[in-house]
Amino acid sequence: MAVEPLRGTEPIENPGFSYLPRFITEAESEALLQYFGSLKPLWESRYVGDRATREGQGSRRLTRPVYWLGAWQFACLGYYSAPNHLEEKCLRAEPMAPGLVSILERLAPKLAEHQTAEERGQQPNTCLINYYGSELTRDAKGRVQPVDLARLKMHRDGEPGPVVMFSLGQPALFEFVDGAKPETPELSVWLANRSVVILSGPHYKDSLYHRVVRVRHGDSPVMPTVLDDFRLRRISVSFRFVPEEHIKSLREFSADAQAQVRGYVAQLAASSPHFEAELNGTQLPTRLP
Ligand SMILES: O=C(O)CCC(=O)C(=O)O
Repeated sequence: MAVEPLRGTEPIENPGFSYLPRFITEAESEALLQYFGSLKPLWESRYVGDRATREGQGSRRLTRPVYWLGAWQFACLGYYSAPNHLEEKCLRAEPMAPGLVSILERLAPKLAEHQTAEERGQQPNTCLINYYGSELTRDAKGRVQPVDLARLKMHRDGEPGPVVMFSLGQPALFEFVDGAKPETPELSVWLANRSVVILSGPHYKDSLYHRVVRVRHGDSPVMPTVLDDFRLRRISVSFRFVPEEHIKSLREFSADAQAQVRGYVAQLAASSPHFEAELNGTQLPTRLP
């Protein structure tokens, strides 16, 4: 039987799932929205170039623009997933912004409750910033037609240890489902503006899948404009831990992996000195010294 979604106004504590409403302060939210608005997220595709043709997949764009800090996991290379998918998944990215680090520091005691003794030393060192909203397409008469793309299909996160997430903007319907019966969520909750989620352990993290079914419409808080033709109404940030030895520079990737992500790195380089350096680090010298 389908469960009624929880309203997301009260804390929730289950073994392996914590929900903390109003954890992010108004002041933090304001500063973070400004920061997230200054980034240029990417519309990534799961398959690029030759691989799209080879696998007959077309390009299959993600349902939302994304930005990663710490390490970038490109959808076209497949995501990091222990124990089998560890290499050539994580490209070194810009460091985590101080505003994000201080939120993680405040969350440390709660995070420790979710960590096994072995995981205690593993602090989240990367994060995925998801931008949810509507694409602004135009009809034949040039009138704007928003297409609502604000959702994320069911998946599990493959990095070791707990995942910490927070939400800014309009509430999102977040669900945990058993992959064999996704039509009846086990837990369903509206994630409110400024709330935090932590998921961990064999049930919520490793066995169930999670997804974002939809995002409400509304105009408070005011969200920044991040891309042309995109109306943003929610941002989520999910922090993960990736062992340092699996985070590599572009020049350490194989030629095939470099070829797949080079176009994205070039897009990022246009507004990021970090990715500009990554790109330059792989260039062959044009002249012998
Ligand atoms: O947007 C959300 O709240 C969920 C994000 C998520 O599932 C993820 O980043 O893996």
